[in-house]
Amino acid sequence: MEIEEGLSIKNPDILFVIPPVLRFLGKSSESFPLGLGSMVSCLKANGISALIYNSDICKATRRKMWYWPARKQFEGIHTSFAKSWPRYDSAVKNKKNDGWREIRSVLEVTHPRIVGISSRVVDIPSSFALAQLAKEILPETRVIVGGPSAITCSDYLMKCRAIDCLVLGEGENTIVELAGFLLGRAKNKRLGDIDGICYRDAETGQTVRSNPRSLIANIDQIPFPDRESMFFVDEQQRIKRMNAFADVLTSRGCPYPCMFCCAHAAWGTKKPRLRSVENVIEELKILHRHYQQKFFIFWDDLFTYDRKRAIHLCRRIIEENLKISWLCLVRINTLDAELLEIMKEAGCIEIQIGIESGSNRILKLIKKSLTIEMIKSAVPLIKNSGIKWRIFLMIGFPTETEKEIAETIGLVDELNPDFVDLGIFAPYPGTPIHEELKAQGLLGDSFMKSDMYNPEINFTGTISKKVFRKIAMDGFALVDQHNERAYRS
Ligand code: B12
Ligand code: SF4
Repeated sequence: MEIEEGLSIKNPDILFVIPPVLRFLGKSSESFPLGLGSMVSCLKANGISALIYNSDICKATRRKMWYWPARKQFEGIHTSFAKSWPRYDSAVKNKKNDGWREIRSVLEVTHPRIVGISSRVVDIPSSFALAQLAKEILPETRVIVGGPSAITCSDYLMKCRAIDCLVLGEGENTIVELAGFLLGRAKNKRLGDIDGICYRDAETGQTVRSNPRSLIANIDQIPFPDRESMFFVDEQQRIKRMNAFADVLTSRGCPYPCMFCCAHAAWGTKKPRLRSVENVIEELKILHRHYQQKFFIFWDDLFTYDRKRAIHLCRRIIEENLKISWLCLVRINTLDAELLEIMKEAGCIEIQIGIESGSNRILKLIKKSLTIEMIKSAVPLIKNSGIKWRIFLMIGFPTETEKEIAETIGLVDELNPDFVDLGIFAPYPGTPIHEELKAQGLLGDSFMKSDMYNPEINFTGTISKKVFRKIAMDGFALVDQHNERAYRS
């Protein structure tokens, strides 16, 4: 494999890597990793060079794009994910496959002094293999890991000897100090003086956590993500990314108590922190005018958390005549006709809503703070708005029965939203349900095999493995057909 010439990608102080996961499932992800982008901006401001490499952007699977709602390229994503999931483990182990060959070349050519792996829980097996490969090719390189798995599975990650250090939670301030230290630029400082990390004590070999890092109170102070820092293995990858959407985050955090969600564990707080409207507008203008981006995804946990601010932001998008289209994640209880109307006028083409279950008992159990009656009564409001809507449903919660799952799947036809995303409950570490299952002795390392499309995962305790697998696969097929109809219409 040859890496595109003409890019100055040699010898960065840090190479951030998104480990290969989706490409092993036959998918490609064009997302720009915002957290890595803002850390690059902070590092550069401190004279430390950094690059981002997303190993999940791959050309082999061009026709099966993961997550591109505005285009009509849709191929039964649930069923195909469910079928390809078993391939993940063997692909991670097969060092001769395309993914690992590409990563090996990238490490050899870039030759970074630090490799920074961004890791979610499903990424852990791949992150381990990547850390080991980095140490094998570049023995002097320091390997650090950040992202949701670092803060929620620290002890487990530190079992991998190829990982030197973890960054726990919000990374912008920590990485600047940590990189400075690892590059030998922070004289008179000890590793343990850096807040918000986990490392192995040099003498005892024990895993040690430093003091927690305070969160950045005013997130307007975080520089915009450095979108130029992502490099591409070839021109095709670059074009794919450039033609994709622009990812933006206008807030961090969500105050709701949903038992299965790791938003609180990942951010270390329930308190949302919001960027000012003008700060967001400035970034949108740059993305629209400088990068010609027309389609945006606001990845906020809850875009409509502050109704007044959401309306203000929409007004400003209209005033600036940005002519963009976008989608965002909302909760059904935060919507009203006036808000939806201005969102539509400002370019909102899709709202994504976590409904989760068709059973009031399950909604209560998972502390969704919604009832099925509230959900159903909001449907006319959404349908009248003219904005497309996607709902997230989940099955397989502990104690859930076949009847309750049927009530959830029944919502596909009953609510008839434009798109449905059906997932299987996965007990992510750091979530209240994970803690409950652990206390009951029902977990072990099984969280590692948890993925929302893996039909082998079954924590119901009420339904046999075989029956649950069939229910899940039938559910996946049903929502795939539903979505396909919507995409074709
Ligand atoms: C956008 C998004 C995606 C995008 C793209 C992700 C990307 N590459 O950026 C897509 C759609 C591809 C995606 C896919 C999935 N996602 Co997602 N995603 C998100 C979302 C909504 C926003 C991510 C983001 O931009 N956050 C904002 C930035 C600023 O935060 P950040 O990325 O965490 O980075 C900060 C710190 O974590 C840290 N950090 C992160 N990486 C590193 C690395 C180093 C070296 C250092 C030092 C620091 C560091 O510093 C950063 C700056 O402060 C989050 C929810 C959330 N609020 O984060 C879920 C979330 C990360 N996703 C989640 C999940 C479960 C998935 C899927 C597994 C779902 C699935 N089954 O398909 C897949 C994973 C497949 C894969 N491996 O890619 C979970 C993770 C749960 C967990 N504990 O692992 C989250 C937290 C949602 C949730 N509330 O449950 N996702
Ligand atoms: S599921 Fe959504 S509403 Fe619930 S805590 Fe997570 S981000 Fe917030």
